[in-house]
Amino acid sequence: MVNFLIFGPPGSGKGTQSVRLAEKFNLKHLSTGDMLRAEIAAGTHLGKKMSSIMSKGELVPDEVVIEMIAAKIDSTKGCAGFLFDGFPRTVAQTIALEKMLNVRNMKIDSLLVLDVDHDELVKRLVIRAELSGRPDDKDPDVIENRIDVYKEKTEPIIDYCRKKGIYQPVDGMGGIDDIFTRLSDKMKKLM
Ligand code: B4P
Repeated sequence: MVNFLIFGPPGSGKGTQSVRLAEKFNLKHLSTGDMLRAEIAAGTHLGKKMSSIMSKGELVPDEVVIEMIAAKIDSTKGCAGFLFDGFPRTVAQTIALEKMLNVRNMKIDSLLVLDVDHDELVKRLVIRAELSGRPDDKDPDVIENRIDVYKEKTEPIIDYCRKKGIYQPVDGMGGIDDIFTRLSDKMKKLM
């Protein structure tokens, strides 16, 4: 099993690229954002609790997403590995994921970080807001808060992974197909 983390600020293209990469490399795509939005759409108790946190652009508690991911890892079979999208988002989540994988004889093989300019991130999320109706895309202040939360709580994961020798920066500017090729080329070398 080969396990990748696709990483970057909100709007960097994580979700967009993950769907295509998972299909190409037979990886199980696990997006905590998608899982949380499914809870909200289903009107579950958890979804109701998480909805207000997400609509402000804040992170949901670590234990909520860690539990979700552990359950998905155990129920997945027949893939070449996992592609974690939007998880981990804190160093604590990263350490929890390492432990989860280690006890199952796996590890994090690579952190693929999409580098995208601030103005381009905002532009993409504003465009998506028109189609998605996502409350966290609609309000410019919430978009800025999500970018600030990324810098404060999520970006430190890069240093953590750099020390482990698994950090792989990828230029996330330009067309979706070009970025897909850049990511695929890096991943091929690790498969
Ligand atoms: P996510 O669902 O992970 O959302 P995101 O950061 O906005 O990125 P996403 O993957 O959806 O967008 P993408 O960049 O592909 O998280 C949402 C919220 O859930 C978080 O704020 C948090 O509250 C909560 N959450 C999730 N995981 C959590 C965790 N582990 N811990 C705590 N809380 C958690 O794409 C954006 C747009 O850009 C799309 O419309 C796309 O079409 C477009 N785009 C992509 N690439 C492009 C390109 N090259 N050119 C032009 N447009 C492009």
